[in-house]
Amino acid sequence: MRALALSAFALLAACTQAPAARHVTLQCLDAGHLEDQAVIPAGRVDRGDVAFNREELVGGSGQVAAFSIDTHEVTNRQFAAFVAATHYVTVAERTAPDGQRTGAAVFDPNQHAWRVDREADWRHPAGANSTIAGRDFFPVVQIAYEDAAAYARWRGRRLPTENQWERAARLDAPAPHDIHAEAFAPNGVPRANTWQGVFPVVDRGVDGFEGLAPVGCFAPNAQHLYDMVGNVWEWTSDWYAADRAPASEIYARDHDPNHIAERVIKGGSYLCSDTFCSRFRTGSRQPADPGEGMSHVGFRTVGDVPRRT
Ligand SMILES: [Ca+2]
Repeated sequence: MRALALSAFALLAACTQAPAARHVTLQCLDAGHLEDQAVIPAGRVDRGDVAFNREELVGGSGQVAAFSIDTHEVTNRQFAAFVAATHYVTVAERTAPDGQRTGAAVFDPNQHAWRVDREADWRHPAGANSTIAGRDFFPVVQIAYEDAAAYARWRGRRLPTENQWERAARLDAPAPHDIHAEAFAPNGVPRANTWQGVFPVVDRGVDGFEGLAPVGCFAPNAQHLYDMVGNVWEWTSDWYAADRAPASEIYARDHDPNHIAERVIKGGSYLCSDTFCSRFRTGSRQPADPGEGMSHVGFRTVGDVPRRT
């Protein structure tokens, strides 16, 4: 597992005096909708926006066949059912090559920093003293890529490609040029769980949540999908390292002998703020170590739909 470090923070956001909200909501979707899926019709996807990051377009766009996709991020309750049925042991719970428990990466809001916590796993997302009790409807986190893929296989499904994910987010519409358009209404009211304030110092929780939110607390998109922006980043099956973007830093990464092949994650998370990350856009992407669970990465699954004859 790689050491985690937050690079220099651009502490540029202006703070206001809005009171901080506390998340007391434990459920937003009715439990009867936990297995809901939406059918995304075949068609074109117009991925990313070069105006933000040149590499957003790499390897993408074109036609996508019809598929189904979970309407929300996989929840703790759903993942618990998978573990109960299969006795699956996640990567975080296994023994690492150094003989210690693998653990996972935890963002500690009190320390304002990431740490690798050997006791963290999906049942203890912030370490030994944390729990998911009462959080059945929160997205499962501390899930490495192979854990997510195993869950998807158990359901007869798989993880989305990056093109599928973006088509589900916007059909054939291009990514908005306004960086805030998908996370905030035109009047500035949040419509996704992101971070309001100066990251990582203060999250004012104007959107109603400091930290994770239960799935489905914000209005769905036109495809009836919840939380495609914010809350947790979502695994896709695309390799990030396979890309050959012209950006010099990516060239350097691909030629670093210590570089770990990474998967693309999409959608941004509750840690994305104006001052750090700011990838609360469906066109954005980020690399993630597939062997590492993180407290801001979850997933949803996709599957085939019957072809019309
Ligand atoms: Ca928030």
